[in-house]
Amino acid sequence: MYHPEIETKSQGEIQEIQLQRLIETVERVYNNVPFYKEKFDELNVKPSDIKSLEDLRKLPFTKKKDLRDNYPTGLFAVPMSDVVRIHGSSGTSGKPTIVGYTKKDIEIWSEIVARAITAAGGSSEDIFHNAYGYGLFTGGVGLHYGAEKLGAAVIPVSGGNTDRQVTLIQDFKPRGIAGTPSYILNVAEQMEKLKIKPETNGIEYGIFGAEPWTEEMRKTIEDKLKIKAVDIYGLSEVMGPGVAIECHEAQQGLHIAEDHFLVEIIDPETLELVPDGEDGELVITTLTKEALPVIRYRTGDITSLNRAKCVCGRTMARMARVKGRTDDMMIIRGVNVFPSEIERELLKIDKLAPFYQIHLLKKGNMDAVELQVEVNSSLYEEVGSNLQHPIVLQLKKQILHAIKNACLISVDVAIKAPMELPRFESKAIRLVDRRNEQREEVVK
Ligand code: DLL
Repeated sequence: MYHPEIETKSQGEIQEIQLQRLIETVERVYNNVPFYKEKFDELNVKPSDIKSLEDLRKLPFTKKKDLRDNYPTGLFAVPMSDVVRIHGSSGTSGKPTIVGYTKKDIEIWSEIVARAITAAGGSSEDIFHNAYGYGLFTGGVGLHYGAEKLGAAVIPVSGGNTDRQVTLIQDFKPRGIAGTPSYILNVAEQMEKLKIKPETNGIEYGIFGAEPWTEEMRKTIEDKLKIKAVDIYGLSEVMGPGVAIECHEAQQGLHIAEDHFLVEIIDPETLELVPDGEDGELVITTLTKEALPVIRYRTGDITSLNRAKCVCGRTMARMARVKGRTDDMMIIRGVNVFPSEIERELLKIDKLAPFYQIHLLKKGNMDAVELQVEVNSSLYEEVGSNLQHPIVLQLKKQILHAIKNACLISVDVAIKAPMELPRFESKAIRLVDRRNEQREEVVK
């Protein structure tokens, strides 16, 4: 479902549509959401002050906390009778963030995802294996409706039960597959164990996202499954998957559905706009959402914008692969590090399996990092399951040096046997903060 009449519009034409829709959205939230009316009034802005896209800067930001404070439906702009679907994001602390959709929201979301799957190389003829979790999480159902809208035959397998996933893939030979990159690696690992040749799966393309991943991870997945892998981005507060997608032609940055979302990149400290090409926090204003429109939503995701024309012909601006979330950034002895920067180094080391966790600890008063990594099965066999073997100790040194050189931090490395680290069915937990746990132990 390629819509060149929209996807190849000039930037000027897109901006005209954006302005029209921004004006409508601002009217809608001011009149229907007391939270926004209050915020606008505090800043002394009226909807009629919004006359150009630059006027967006006059508007207040929205944060995840605002959704939590108005739990469950306080920010909805329509009565519950117009809502046809609820989703939510799990959140680490207590209550989920709840989001709602009208019938029209669902139609638009499905259309955007159908467009995204097409950009990824999919077509109406495909069988589409959907391993994103179904439920409150937007991944499963979001991809499902989009693939159906496209006309593909969807296998709604959800996450988990990896044996069954492998059987279904072997039996149906889906052309497309979707899931979190970390879970798809579990599927690939299971195939390796069963000695299934990737070429026999029939999969040609994969649509992976919902968590940060790296170019190195892309290469690993593409090599293991012999497919083309593209990155899909989204978040429940704004819609779900499909806010942006990489095209299979370039695989270089994710085209934002700019006819539905207006994006800014800001410095998370000063809140000022940063120039195209520079890293900052992604801020999104929805332009067509009815049930839960959001104004200048601070995603916490670090990326940059590229407005150059793409080889695929699409003119929609591209965002760089998300480096990480502001809250996942570690500050180790004054050095800022994202888990993805560590992943990039670990995946270059071919004796390691592509599974890892980063544990944050306290050493005295200082924060310290322990990297937990797994050796791959061929190395494990080579050293006769002895993780104290000189080859393994050498590997440990190699990891320490690689991280020191690339990330400028010193870490401890805990080498694990194959399958010793946890596997996840949805988003992988990369960062484990054990600093408080240790403090409690000391107090005891
Ligand atoms: O993860 C929606 C989604 C489902 C996206 C399936 C892609 C595929 P939430 O659970 O609300 O929604 O989590 C949103 O996940 O703010 C990012 O921090 C992270 N995230 C999503 N996609 C990517 C990606 C879904 N491609 C949060 N790369 C976002 C890096 C991503 N991080």
